[in-house]
Amino acid sequence: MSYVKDVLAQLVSRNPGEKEFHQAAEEVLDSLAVITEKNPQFQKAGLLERLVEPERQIMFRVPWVDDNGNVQVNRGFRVQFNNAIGPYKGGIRFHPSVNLGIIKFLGFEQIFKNSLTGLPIGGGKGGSDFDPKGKSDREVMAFCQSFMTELCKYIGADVDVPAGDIGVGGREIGYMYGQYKRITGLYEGFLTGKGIPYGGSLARTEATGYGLVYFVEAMLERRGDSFKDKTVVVSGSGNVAIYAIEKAQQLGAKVVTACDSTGYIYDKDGIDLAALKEIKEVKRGRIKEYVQYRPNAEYHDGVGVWSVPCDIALPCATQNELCGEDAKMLVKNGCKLVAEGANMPSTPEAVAYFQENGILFAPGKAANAGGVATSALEMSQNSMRLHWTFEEVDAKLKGIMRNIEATTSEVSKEYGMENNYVFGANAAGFLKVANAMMAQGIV
Ligand code: NDP
Ligand code: 2IT
Repeated sequence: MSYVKDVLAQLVSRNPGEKEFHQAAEEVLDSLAVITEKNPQFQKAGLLERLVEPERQIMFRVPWVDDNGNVQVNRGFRVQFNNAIGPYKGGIRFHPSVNLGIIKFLGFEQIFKNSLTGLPIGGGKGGSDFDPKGKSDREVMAFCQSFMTELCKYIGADVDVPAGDIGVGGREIGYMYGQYKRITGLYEGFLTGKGIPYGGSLARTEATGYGLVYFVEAMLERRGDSFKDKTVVVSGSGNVAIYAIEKAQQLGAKVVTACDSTGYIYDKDGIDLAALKEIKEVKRGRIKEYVQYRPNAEYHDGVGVWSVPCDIALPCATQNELCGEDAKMLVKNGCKLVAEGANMPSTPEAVAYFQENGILFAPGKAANAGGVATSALEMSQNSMRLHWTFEEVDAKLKGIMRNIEATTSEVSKEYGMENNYVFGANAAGFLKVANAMMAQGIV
């Protein structure tokens, strides 16, 4: 059996039931076979075996009291996957579906994504099966304080720096920041995505969505094309989706959809972003309310956003939200480019279908790296104890995304796989981490 297949087989048998982790690892390791064959020193050093085993996995009880006086118990996670090139870095997800396998898939992806940014950050991820939906602010605060009371023992500005992800935005980061500061007495940059008055970076809120669109803009430019007059389908209506829509519109595209876990909207005239922000960022409401603002738009219950014809599709909701059948529908309806704002939103069948049918496909670990890259810029500003302007941060973000697009393109070309951004991202992300691990000995 080949080295890669052998490591994968071991991984599946040692981590039973962690299907998202298996999926993410398989996608990366499949790309690495050509590299490990050319570099036998990696196998000798047990490099892949070490890479797929998190350095540390922390699981803990999170007790809190709800508004009715009842005790609730959730489970907290932090997986510190790899710190070969910098402190562990990656978001925290609050969603009822969270389990160890999901946090491990996200933490594993984060290693390569963070490497691609060119900044000194390792890979980690955390979260809880807590569901913030429908909870009062006091309940969210009580949960965040309890979660951080345990997590604070394991993180720090030079150790591990969490941030937001699904279900964790400015409100949750604020409550967690306050609790860590109270317990440790430290005023330091141990979280990113902070509010602007207490050490947050301008443009971090916008960074993942904007970065995604900057990445696609670079892909299009390389082929003599642009966003102008393109019809774009976006899924999700959270942080990533909203700012992807905003930037795509600024570049002249017409974005016609958004969704949440209940249904999707189709607005043939282009999404009214002010209405969407009001519903989602201010009222924390449901997407179906959109038709109250725009009576000509359509609301549909359930999934179906990928049935809307488009030139470009940007999945920005969650893992495995775009399956093989969806991919077929997109291609049939004329879609030419798919770029992932979410982490692993396309199933392996969907990715294979895109690649077989000549669709340009950008994987999340490259295309959505703008969020974590700007988090690293927030860490820099915190260390320097100063603030850059919005324009400065945005310009750096754009430079980083263009650089990732160029690097992933070049690496795929170098290995005879031109236009294969999946291979380019996995190979380029891996090589930096692998070389650092080789230099640091068997640790
Ligand atoms: P948010 O919590 O802000 O928004 C998530 C959105 O996705 C919501 O609209 C949510 O709808 C929808 N959604 C979640 N689960 C499902 C589902 N099962 N079916 C349909 N819709 C669903 O999260 P973010 O925007 O921050 O994150 C979105 C994706 O982007 C995730 O994959 C995340 O890991 C990734 N990402 C985020 C980064 C960031 O900086 N925030 C950086 C890089 C990647 P509902 O409200 O109904 O749950
Ligand atoms: O998936 C991701 O890259 C994030 N949720 C952002 C992580 C971060 O540390 O900003």
